[in-house]
Amino acid sequence: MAAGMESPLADCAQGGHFHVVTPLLESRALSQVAGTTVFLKCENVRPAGSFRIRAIGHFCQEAVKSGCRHLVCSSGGNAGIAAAYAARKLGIPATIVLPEGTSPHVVRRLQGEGAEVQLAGKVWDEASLKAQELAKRDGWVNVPPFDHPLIWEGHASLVRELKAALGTPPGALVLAVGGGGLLAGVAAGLIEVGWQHVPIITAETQGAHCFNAAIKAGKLVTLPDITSVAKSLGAKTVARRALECTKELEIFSEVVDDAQAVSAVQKFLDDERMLVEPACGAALAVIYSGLLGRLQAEGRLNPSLASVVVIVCGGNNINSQGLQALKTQLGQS
Ligand code: PLV
Repeated sequence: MAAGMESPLADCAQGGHFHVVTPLLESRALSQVAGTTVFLKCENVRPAGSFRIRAIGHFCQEAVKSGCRHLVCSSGGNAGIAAAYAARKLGIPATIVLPEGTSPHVVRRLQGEGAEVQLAGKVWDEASLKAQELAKRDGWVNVPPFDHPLIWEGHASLVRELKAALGTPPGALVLAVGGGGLLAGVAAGLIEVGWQHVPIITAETQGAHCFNAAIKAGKLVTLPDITSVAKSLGAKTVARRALECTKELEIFSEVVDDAQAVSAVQKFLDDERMLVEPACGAALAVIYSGLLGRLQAEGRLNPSLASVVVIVCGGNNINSQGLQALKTQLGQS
């Protein structure tokens, strides 16, 4: 690199920003399954291992500018790792609150980022209450993982990158929904770049399907429990903004079961040599389990799509041992 030029990572290391443009790769294997060109927006290769840092880095920088001295974040894993990473780069402490039962390797990863870890409640919603309580302390700021305009603004950068890389709009976008922050940000990005006509296919797992339940009910629904293995999709209630997006864009909400999500994780590992967590497997299952083809066959989606972009949201809630354990649990080994 020429003298005087800073790489994005060097800038990030100085607490400047957290932005890394992620690769957009054509997947031959997924294209063959889908019968159309499939591009992978590889959010798994960002710092902190998921799309999350796009928004959380942005939020934390703004918080520090406004006087925050301690970040607190409740998380299914990835938002917490992003907040801990941002806190370390910004030079302030972080406390991350996760549901009990979070994988020990996620806890270790957070501790490796220098964060204090607290385990509270069975699911994210309960961890979130604990985080809100902690954030009442002087100088502490709660980082909301999905339900905040700054978070959506941060995620919208993903669509600007897609526009720069593709030029012309894809035929459809596929993404996973937990609390709906990724969806709300991508929707904002599509509207911003004039691509609001691009249909979005959302994927959730059964047992973490609060967005699908809300669409069916026509109002926000709180699931009684999170029973899916895709813990980072495990918000019991989707953000109101995510539901509003269904009035502004064409959104097809799909629900896969855990077995389809985990089987997609395994296939993706074999096809593309990338290990992602079940939350991301849910989005990949839209292609691998033929849901895209079904939407086309039903005439709901154009049968000759120019291309499909799958947001490979990534995820830290997996390792080789964890994948094996999930397969055993779901009778796939
Ligand atoms: N995960 C959040 C919320 O968990 C978290 O704390 O990390 N894919 C991955 C890999 C994710 O980590 C998440 C969210 C999603 C998809 C869904 O994004 P959302 O919540 O913005 O719809 C409870």
